[in-house]
Amino acid sequence: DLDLRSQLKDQIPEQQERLKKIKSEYGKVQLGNITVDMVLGGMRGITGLLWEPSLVDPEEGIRLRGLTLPECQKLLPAASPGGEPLAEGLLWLLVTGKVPSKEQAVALSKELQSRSAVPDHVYKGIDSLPVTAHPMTQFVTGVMALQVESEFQKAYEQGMPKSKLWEPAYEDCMNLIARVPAVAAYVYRRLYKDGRAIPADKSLDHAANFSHMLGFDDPKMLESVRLFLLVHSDHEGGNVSGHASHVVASALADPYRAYAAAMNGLAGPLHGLATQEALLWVKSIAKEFGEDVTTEKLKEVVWKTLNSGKVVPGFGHGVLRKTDPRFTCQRKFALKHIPDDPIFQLVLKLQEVVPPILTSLGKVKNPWPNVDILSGVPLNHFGLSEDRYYTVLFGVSRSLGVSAQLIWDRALGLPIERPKSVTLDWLEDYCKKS
Ligand code: NMX
Ligand code: MLT
Repeated sequence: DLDLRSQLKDQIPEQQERLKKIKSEYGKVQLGNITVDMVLGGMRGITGLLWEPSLVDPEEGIRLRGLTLPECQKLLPAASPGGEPLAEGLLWLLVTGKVPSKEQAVALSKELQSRSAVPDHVYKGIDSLPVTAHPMTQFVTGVMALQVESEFQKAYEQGMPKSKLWEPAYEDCMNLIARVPAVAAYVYRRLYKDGRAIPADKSLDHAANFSHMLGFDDPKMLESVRLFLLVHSDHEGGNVSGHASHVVASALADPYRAYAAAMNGLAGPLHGLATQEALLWVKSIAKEFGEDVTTEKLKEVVWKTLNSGKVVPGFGHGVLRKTDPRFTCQRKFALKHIPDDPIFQLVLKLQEVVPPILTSLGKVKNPWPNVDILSGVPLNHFGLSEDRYYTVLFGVSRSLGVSAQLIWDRALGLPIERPKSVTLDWLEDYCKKS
């Protein structure tokens, strides 16, 4: 079957049954103890969310529907033999848990194209902002303007029963995924290319067409964008953007609103803005000290960054306790395609210099590089050098994972999310009594 929606529809009763069974048979099984540290420490270590598209192991890193990134690269259909996976195949995997055939990925590509027309008011909404507005502000404004066409909101208003809400959620998610590349490209062209928008090329796959609308057609750039969309697509449910989308959608707000919430979280420097911050930082080091900067000088730069009260972007993680496999995957790509790129060379040096320094602080739980220190480097190499734009690219990628779960949120009928909060008074009283 070449149709994603019907594959999904077939799976839903079985998954609903699974959830029901887990609830009735194991509902009272404990998943660990909650300590005061966890409550005061950003809920770190509390297992509290259901998220189907991916799972992160602290040591091994991400698996998308059970597949490591190298497995995804090997098994998912590619645009050209041995090349990076098509975003459409990745989306199919994230939604269904099944590796699609090339034909299924191509059919999904056509489906996304048929949904990709962006209404004019979206561009007008973006145009009403000053060009100096951050690219993420312009992008989210565009996303909220897309919301006007929400099928989910319409269906809810018309009284659609809860059991059927996955259908308009699917419509919104597919339309959203299909349309955000054009919105993102519009922001890019408006900011950096005098507003000369480039129309979509329907002969291209999702990632390649995005690159084309940005203004980049070099085949190696297309591969870089495909890889970028893969590595940033999902990182289980507790990260700020995933979690934000999940909680907003749990109130039965439509997928556009949920994704916009995700994007507002992604724009924070401890989360997705780190992509921008990392590239800016590495480029500023190259500019100030040259490409052959010594190890001693690099150590000084890292300490200067720390002593100025900033974090070292692209290092550390809330869950991972080893080098991020997304970093390793990008490193392999860079070694193959841009081995002599000076920024890449500098990142390799930082990979050696930063971890011992972070470790010496005595408080950093993971001193190793994360995805953000390297993911922008290939794109920068092929000409997309505007650092402040990078979080928008991350956002386009994250539309895949967030949407896959938003569909399942409604298909599984997950309830409104509402954890209990307490006050400092309550905590003191409770702890004294226990
Ligand atoms: N540079 C400086 N200090 C750090 C770093 C870092 N890269 N990583 C952690 N720390 C500090 C952290 O700020 C905290 O300090 P304090 O107690 O004074 O507030 C202390 O070490 C303990 O933090 P952890 O428990 O190790 O990390 P946490 O889970 O709180 O935060 C990050 C995780 C990712 C927010 C943190 O490592 C960080 O700020 N990294 C740099 C920004 C970055 O690269 N973010 C991108 C993450 C990936 N993504 O795409 O979203
Ligand atoms: C992500 O990709 O969402 C980040 O690595 C942050 C996280 O997982 O907490």
